[in-house]
Amino acid sequence: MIDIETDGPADAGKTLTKAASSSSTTPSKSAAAPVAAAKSADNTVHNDKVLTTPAVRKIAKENNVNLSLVPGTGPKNRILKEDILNFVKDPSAAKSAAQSDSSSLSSSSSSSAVAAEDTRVPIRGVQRLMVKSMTASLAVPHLTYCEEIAFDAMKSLREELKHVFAKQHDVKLSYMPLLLKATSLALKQFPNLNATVNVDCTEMIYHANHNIGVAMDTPKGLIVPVVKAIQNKSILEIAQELQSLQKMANNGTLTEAHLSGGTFSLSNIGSIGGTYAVPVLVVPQVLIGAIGRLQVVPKYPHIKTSEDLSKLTAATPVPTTVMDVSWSADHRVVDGATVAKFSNLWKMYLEHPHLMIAELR
Ligand code: CO6
Repeated sequence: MIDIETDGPADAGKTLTKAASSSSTTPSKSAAAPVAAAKSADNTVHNDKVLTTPAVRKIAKENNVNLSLVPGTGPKNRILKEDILNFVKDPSAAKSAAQSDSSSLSSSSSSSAVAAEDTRVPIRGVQRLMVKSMTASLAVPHLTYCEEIAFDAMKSLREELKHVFAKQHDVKLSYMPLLLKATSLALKQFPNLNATVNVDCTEMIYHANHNIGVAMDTPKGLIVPVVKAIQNKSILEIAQELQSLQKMANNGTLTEAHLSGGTFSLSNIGSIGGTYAVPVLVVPQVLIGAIGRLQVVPKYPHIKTSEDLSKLTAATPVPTTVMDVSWSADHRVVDGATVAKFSNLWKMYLEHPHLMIAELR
């Protein structure tokens, strides 16, 4: 399902530089043709602002000269053979000569402005994959629904289990395995949300396995490995699998099999920061959740919204740990009420972990 493209031509990965004074090009242009240059009828090569001929380019290469640093004195600032030779003799003299020759250059051009350089990099590998998947996602009308979860009970449960997992199983227990298990339990009652939809949106598949993709921030970028068949796994097994996927993601050894087969996705951006985030679907899946950073806020747990606000003046706020979640759904096939009901159930499991434990196998 997830299609990783191979890298482009061998030279596509090279970092190209150009003078800061030149106007920037669009990312897509630089990604699509990082080293390609358009040739005009007079055999002049236009490589953005570097205007010259192949013969001069060859001389520059033989002398190890970066063309983008050479001021051109020909028509339209074209770089001539003499410009290269002057630059090789004395780079700073060549620059000032070119500046005085050119009436179009303003007197305010400073040497520091010329020295600064932009960097042009091709988009490939994991980033290229993100271009593909996010572009596909844009074609789907999304709805987003947000909720706040009181998280103190789950936080305490995790604190207790964390030590047991570490000591007895050498496994780090973060919040993620608990969130994944709660998701799977809620999905049991909402099979239409553990689903994928075909391209022309005429058919859905309700998947038997809860294969939940977990967004991971890796040295190479965003990757979404999949924890498979969560409905059959214990919290310990989920934690073990997550830990091993995280290791592989960080050392770049995940394979296509680890990245494919997802039926649902969860992104914990809160481990990095941010209170709220609007997630974008991993098509053809129909629901994704984004979790924000845990925070402690004052709450009035015993005051009902229907009660008289005057009661608030006498009430004492209680410090409460909360976690925000945002769900984005494919609005062609999922309505807001369904997402709200699913979210209520998920919230119930997380706010009352004993109800979750009651359903564990
Ligand atoms: N709040 C506060 N603290 C947190 C949270 C939240 N939500 N989640 C984790 N943590 C803590 C966690 O408890 C660890 O603390 P210690 O227990 O004290 O060690 C610490 O943060 C580090 O957790 P870790 O990252 O090791 O483990 P976790 O299982 O929670 O997360 C991961 C694993 C792979 C999800 C995570 O490492 C990661 O890569 N997160 C970023 C995912 C990402 O890039 N998402 C963005 C996708 S694009 O969603 C998107 C909508 C847009 C923004």
